[in-house]
Amino acid sequence: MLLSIFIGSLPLLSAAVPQTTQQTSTPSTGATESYDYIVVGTGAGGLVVADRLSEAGKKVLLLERGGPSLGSTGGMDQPNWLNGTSLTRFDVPGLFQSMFQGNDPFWWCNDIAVNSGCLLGGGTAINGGLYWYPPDSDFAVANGWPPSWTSHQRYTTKMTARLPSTDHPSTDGQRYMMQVADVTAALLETQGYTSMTINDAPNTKDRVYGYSAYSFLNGRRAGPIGTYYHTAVGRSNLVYKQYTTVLNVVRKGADIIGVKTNNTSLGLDGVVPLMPNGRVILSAGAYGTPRILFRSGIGPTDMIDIVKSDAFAGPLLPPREQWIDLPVGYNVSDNPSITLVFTHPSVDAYDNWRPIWDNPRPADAAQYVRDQSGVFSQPSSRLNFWRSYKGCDGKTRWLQGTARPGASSITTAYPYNASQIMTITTYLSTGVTSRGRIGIDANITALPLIEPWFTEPIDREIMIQGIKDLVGNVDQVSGLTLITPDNTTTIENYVNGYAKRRMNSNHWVGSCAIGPRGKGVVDESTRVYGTKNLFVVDASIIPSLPMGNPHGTIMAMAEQAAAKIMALPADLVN
Ligand code: 6FA
Repeated sequence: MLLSIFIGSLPLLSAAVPQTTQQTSTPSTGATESYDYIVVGTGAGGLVVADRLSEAGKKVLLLERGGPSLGSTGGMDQPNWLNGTSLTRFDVPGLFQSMFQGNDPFWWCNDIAVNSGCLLGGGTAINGGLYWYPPDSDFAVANGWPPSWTSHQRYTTKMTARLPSTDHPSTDGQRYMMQVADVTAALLETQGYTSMTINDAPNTKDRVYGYSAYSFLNGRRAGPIGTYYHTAVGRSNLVYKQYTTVLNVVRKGADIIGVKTNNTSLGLDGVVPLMPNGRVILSAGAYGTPRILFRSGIGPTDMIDIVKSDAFAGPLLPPREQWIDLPVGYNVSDNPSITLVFTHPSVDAYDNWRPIWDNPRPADAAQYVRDQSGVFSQPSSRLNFWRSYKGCDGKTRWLQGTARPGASSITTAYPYNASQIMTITTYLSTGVTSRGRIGIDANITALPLIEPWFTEPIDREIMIQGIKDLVGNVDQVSGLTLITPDNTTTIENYVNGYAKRRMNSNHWVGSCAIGPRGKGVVDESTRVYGTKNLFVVDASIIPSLPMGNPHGTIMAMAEQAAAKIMALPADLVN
């Protein structure tokens, strides 16, 4: 019997997700304010940089195309069982899997063809919250960073001071449903792994495992929204406007003089001007930032030509002789990920988190509402591990694993007990040499043009080796059974037959990579080549994959970028 079951799968989005995000178009007041800095986007990069700029006394406009997320920011999306509280889908870690459920997923960008958060916090409002302090390799020259970036620790420490990680987010200090962690640890112990608190020693990543660590505070999602955002909007010199989409930057050659938005309350035709010597910082994410650049006449000609053909966006482009040819959208990477499904009699699959929105287990829901403790204080992940592999090309690549109860996709010839399933997702991280390209289509939807997974055969070989090692001695753990793949499928065939788009980890980096002139899109101060005062601070400038799930590395990067940008002379020239 061949069973193929898809449970609450995590699909790639088509561009057809219903749009409920309010698009403001209010009449112009005529009172146009100008700013020292306009920051576009409130994700892991934008919130950190906006907070640090406003802390330094700069007059900042922070723009976000979506609406609120956490209850503390005005968010109101909650299931019935949270009525009477200020907690939302985005606050409650245990509701993470509900991001992939629901009929009206307003939190996803409707014009980006992969999962991408379009609300306050961007990806950090809807992600799994896994939060890793960056190891030195995340900012190493070997990973594409300029030498001036390698001393990252000062900035990483600034981040961890604002937002320490936790591997026991429940407010009572207890860990819940840890059978998956115990079983996975037993498997890894047979392979020489050692146990540690991962963020205590970020550079130690070879054959180590530890409890999953999160950017949560007090049993709730926090990340940069629960920290940097609140201090930023508390300052009178920062103005925050939500439901405001930036269409393009307004250029006079190399000089950026403002941004064009859909919000006409901010200025004539929605244009917001910069003050003299002002700067724009794009933090619209690995897909959002390239699109704004294309619409501003910056990037490869084939992408700008698509904009040129658009009836609305085309006339907003600068004249062709002012287009700036840069490799925007190239050099993209994302962790290739492959899931393995197991069963173990000790595991509680928690119904693969399906009933959590409408019909949660009453005791768990009540406990969380009472004091933000218990099962709902944590998303599905329970344990993480890393191991390094030296490839035949002499390069070292790291394999990361994440273990959780439940499974999204099971293909097996074995009979199995669905209440005992668990998943280990294996990702290839630092050292991946495969690259793809992202761009836009005729609707100006952002999408992968070349998928970045396993474009280099060596990445696939290392993944196969890593999975073989991981499952090689499953039979040494009493009761543990690998059901996907089963014994009718070799690991080679499983990996080789794995649908490319299922490998998406949503960890996109590199589309506006930092690098030398002629190779990178931004210079070592994060300024876009060929412009006087346009900067990028988000995942897109990261030249190659970090060691772990990336939002910690992006926030530490933004701390350093803010310092570098503010250290530049006031009157920049191109
Ligand atoms: N990263 C982690 O570290 N740990 C995780 O557990 C994790 N899980 C996930 C995950 O489960 C999913 C489903 C996704 C989609 C991502 C995950 N990530 C995880 C990745 C992580 O969230 C991202 O790498 C990170 O948030 C990227 O930060 P950036 O600052 O580069 O960009 P964002 O996408 O977060 O934010 C961009 C913002 O700009 C959004 O708020 C967007 O609405 C806004 N924006 C875009 N275009 C705009 C425009 N034209 N005008 C105004 N605003 C715009």
